Amino acid sequence: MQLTANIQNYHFNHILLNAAGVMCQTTTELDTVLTSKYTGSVVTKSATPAVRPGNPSPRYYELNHGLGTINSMGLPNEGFDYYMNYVSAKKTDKPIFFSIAGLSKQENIDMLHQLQDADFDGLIELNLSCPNVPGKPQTGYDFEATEQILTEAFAFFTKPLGVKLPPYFDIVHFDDIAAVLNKFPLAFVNTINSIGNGLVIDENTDTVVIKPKAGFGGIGGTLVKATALANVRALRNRLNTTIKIIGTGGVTTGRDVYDHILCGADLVEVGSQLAIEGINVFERLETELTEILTAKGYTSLDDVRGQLKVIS
Ligand code: RRO
Repeated sequence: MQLTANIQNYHFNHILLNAAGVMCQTTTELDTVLTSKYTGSVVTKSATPAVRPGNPSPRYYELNHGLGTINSMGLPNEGFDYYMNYVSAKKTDKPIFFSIAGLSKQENIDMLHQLQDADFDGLIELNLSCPNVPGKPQTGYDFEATEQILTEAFAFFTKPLGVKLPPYFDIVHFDDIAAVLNKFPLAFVNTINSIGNGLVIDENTDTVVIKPKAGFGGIGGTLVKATALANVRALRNRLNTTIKIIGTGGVTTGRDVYDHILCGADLVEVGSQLAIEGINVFERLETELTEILTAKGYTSLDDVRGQLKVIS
């Protein structure tokens, strides 16, 4: 079974990897994902220029009945240099994604300058959609600010760059963000980040389940699948074909991976379910996906990618 994908001249022998933020903060975690036989890559925890402890705990919670997760981690990370040291020293055949999430446009531009000048030969993901830093809105919801940072970035940046987007909920917003993104030679877009600022309540105590922002946090897992698929599909239908799509959100079964591919995803990332189930999730998902493809008589994901049918 051919379960591969390409982004520009980067080849992925498997289509699954972690979603940024899950199992990717430390070198041990990064190695766990990278060395799995069932991953095509790893993405690093979004880096800021300096180390950040993140928000106070509790800041992550798993909902009952497998519905998903809520988090307000607040961008805890080991700092840009830590991840740069990791990717520079790493000997691997798998292309690596280096994720950055500066707290200002200038921080992002400064980190992109360092990546441009560094020995790193993987892909770069600019996270424009962290919902959890108090007082900092998600740049991906500000179309002018998104265009501005990409304009400044592509004035000097020549490495393969993609953006991590927040979920959009209105057709006009799909149109507007696609029109902005199509102005730039992006390698990929990754959709979606968690659905920002959800609220989960503990039934026993009538209390919110996480401490930061009075309980408001990013929702992931089963609850977000329909929104994730809509974003993959809507952007695949609007973006230049040179811009590849990483589908993220709501992946707990091989069927969920298959659905992302049907909507047009090239790679598929696993966030909440990786946090819940651990590294063996990748073997299970790939096995389940292969069973579905085999049952349908397909030998390659190319038979499926973007082939979602509509009712005429
Ligand atoms: O660290 C976080 O709180 C976080 C980030 Br940077 C992100 O992009 N998405 C998310 O759900 N949490």
